[in-house]
Amino acid sequence: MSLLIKNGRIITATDAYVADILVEGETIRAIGKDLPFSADETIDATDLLVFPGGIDPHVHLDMPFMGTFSSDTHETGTRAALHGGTTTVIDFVLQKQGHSLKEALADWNSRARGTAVGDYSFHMAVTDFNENTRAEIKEMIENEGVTSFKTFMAYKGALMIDDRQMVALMQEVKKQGGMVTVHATNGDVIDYLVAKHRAEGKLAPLYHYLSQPEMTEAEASGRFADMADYTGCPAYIVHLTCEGALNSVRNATRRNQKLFVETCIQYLILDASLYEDDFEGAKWVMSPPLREKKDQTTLWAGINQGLVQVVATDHCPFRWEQKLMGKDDFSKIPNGHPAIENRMELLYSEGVHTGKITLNKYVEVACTNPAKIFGLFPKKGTIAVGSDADLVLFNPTEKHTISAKTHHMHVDYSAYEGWEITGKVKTVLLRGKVAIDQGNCLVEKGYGKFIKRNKVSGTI
Ligand code: DUC
Ligand code: ZN
Ligand code: ZN
Ligand code: ZN
Repeated sequence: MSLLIKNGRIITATDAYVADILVEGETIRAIGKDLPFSADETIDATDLLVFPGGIDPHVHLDMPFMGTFSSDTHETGTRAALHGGTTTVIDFVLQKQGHSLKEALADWNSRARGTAVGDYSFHMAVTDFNENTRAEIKEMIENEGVTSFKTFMAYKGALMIDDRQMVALMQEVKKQGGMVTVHATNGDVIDYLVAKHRAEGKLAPLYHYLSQPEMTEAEASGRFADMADYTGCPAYIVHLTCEGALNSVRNATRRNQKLFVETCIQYLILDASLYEDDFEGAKWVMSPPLREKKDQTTLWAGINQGLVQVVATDHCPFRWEQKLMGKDDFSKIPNGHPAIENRMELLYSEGVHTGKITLNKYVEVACTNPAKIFGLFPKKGTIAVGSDADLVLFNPTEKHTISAKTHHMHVDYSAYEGWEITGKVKTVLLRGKVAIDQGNCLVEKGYGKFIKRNKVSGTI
């Protein structure tokens, strides 16, 4: 099967030019002006932008959390991702404390294999690092293609590891050629503030926000950076939200440390005023919480300064009935919001269309850097001869409105209801197949492939 995409404006992290793309099977075979080939199928991409398939390296699909499961399965989540121009996601496997990494991986495999619609890979969340876990790190990297290890500095008793385990894990992961990533907030301080607010009868969603002040993230980000510097382990901070935390990273760069930083689309465009409205604010109860306008400015600047390399989502959807578990107590509201489908269009509309970032930067943070940082490049994350034909044909001028009525995520509200967007995903190719066309999904459950990732060096 061959396919010719004619006359699109190809955007990579470095280039922008009009050309044709020849796809054979799953792969890009040729790129050039007026390619002299015929193909089984031709798509006219005149006036459209052509992006590499988006890569969202931070999603939680079908994840057991806070007494329930995130509401998108690997099927519904990856299908929604495709609708929004994201062709590959990296999902989090959670080790159960007291159990092995292998068991956790088998559990996630049993749910994702044969059900995912889009391509996916796994991070391993290490929640209990001991001598048994240590022996499994090499196995994960060498045999399973799982080369990044997530840690939590919060959620004590369920997910959190202490600094002893953190340093020991970093030493082992560095030795084996992997990367340590982190949810960097000070769990003990947050637990204290949560308990204090509850004891005072302060139970509304607003107090979720007030229990995680900027300091908790700035402190943990700095502590993590110090441990990564000491061990020399490739390191990545997930969902960084605020000025204080970015200043901790800025500090680390003064000793020439390489440290990757991800923010998420919500922290760039939403702010904490959403928590002021009674229980409605539960839609945006996530950790870390939304911050202030000044933090949005910091994050956009951080992207342009090269301090923030990735824009992900931390997609962790819960339906309204699940959010209601915390109706009388903010600490019982499942943390997370739905965004897997909206990231590419929101970042284009709010970032490129408004002039905050360039088209090249857009592709860099949404596609190329996630692929490079996590060992998927150049198979994924760019438009080049030999790369997977994961492509997004995008109309940069079409306007539309986000709504739960039309989205494909398994959640009955939208965190962006009524947002007017400029720029729309028209056609999406995944490994050479038209997966999405004009809003229709043309690939089946099970088309998504597990992608083993390469070792990482901590350099891009
Ligand atoms: N934060 C969330 O909001 N959801 C899932 C896990 C996390 O750290
Ligand atoms: Zn076990
Ligand atoms: Zn997190
Ligand atoms: Zn997360």
